[in-house]
Amino acid sequence: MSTLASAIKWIKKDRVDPILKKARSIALCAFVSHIWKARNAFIFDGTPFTEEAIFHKIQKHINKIIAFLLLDAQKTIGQNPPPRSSTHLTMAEKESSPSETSLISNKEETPNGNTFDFKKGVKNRFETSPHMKKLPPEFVLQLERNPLSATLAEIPVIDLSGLNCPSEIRTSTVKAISSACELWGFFMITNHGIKMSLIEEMLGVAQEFFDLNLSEKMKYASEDVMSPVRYGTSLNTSKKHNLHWRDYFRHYGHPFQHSFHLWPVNPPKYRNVAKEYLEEIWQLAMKLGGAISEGLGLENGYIEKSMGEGLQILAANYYPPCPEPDKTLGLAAHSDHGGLTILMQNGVDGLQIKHNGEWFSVQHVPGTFLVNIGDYLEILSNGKYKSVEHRATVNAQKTRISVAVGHGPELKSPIKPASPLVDEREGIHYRPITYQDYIRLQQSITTRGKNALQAVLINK
Ligand SMILES: O=C(O)CCC(=O)C(=O)O
Repeated sequence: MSTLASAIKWIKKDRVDPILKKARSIALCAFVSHIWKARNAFIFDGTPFTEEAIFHKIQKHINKIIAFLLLDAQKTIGQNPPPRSSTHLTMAEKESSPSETSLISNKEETPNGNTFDFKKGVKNRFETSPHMKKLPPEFVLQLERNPLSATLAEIPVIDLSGLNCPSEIRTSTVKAISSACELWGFFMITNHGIKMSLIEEMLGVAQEFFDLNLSEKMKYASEDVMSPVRYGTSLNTSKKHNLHWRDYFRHYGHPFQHSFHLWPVNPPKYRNVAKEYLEEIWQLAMKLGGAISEGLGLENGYIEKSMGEGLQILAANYYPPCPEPDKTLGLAAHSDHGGLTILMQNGVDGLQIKHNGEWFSVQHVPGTFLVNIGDYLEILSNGKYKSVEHRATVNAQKTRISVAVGHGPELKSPIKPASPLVDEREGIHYRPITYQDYIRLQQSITTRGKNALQAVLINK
């Protein structure tokens, strides 16, 4: 069948979803009119110029176009884009991350006919069926290989006290941060200045929050992914997706006046401990931001200024012991939408990062923080630094708790490459978008990975 005929057949296939249909038509028009350019590109990179290759390229770009149409629809109708069911998943979406994308809806009836309410979370499930031997089928993911077999990453460890030292040591610490950002997008920090007692208190109140009874926690449940306070389970999306073995609690931090009054009143110590912790983490993030600006050759304080008032988001994750942990994940592969994420955990490992296309496990040293680059910094650095895809595995013996704190610009800020980093010859690599739209875009794509970033990437 010719390329055109197969493309038309493909467009017609989705009669029920006008957005998808429109996206496919636009993709087809764009590719037909740019066919000559595409042909040159194929010749250039050595790929044979076959009809199949063109059709595949059309499908590959569909995610981008759909993402923009979703944003567009959202702006026009002033609400969340209409939900798409698993049958509306495009080929490109299915192909983009085959290991973790075959959707199982959040239906409340399991394949063996039992019903359960997944919204009660995995902690509740584990506690009500402590002798569970098999992983409920709703949680079984199509993983390419056993996630628990990944090798250990030898990630850079940086002594942050160097940033307070006289110029030579400071310069070498800045260089170490800059090269860790460039080579790994991920590093561990020691001597960061945050007291171990505060870290332990934060872990303690997070644990106490998850230990509350379900009805208390459900007061914070929300379908809105932008809600300033949100309790939930599996992934942070209101879209249907395969279930992951995690409960979570998220809320905004700095600037505190917008959300502090919404944080949990139980456990009673929660608000004060979390505020103190988040204030300290904010200072730490700004210190790292200063060093990163310097490493990028930007003027002093460039990153901090670009963030305006800024936005901090805390995500506390609870991964109870899991039967058959090799068949599922706690959290799917994703990159963070913010600039810098600072993560700590309760001494139980489970974080994995993707490096040079391979998954590596991260061994966390208690008292240190793990820092990773998110999409905002990838965009701001015009691609010099890359955000890191990461995911969480689970284990059969122990409960894992992690507390990740993300730092990004204020919601209305446009996110775009820093002009001093835009090379005249190459130009900008990412389309400008507001941070708020970017977050919504990311949460509307259930096939996470780095798909949201792909949608704003300008292919040269
Ligand atoms: O639990 C972890 O180690 C990862 C947490 C994370 O990536 C997140 O909360 O976005």
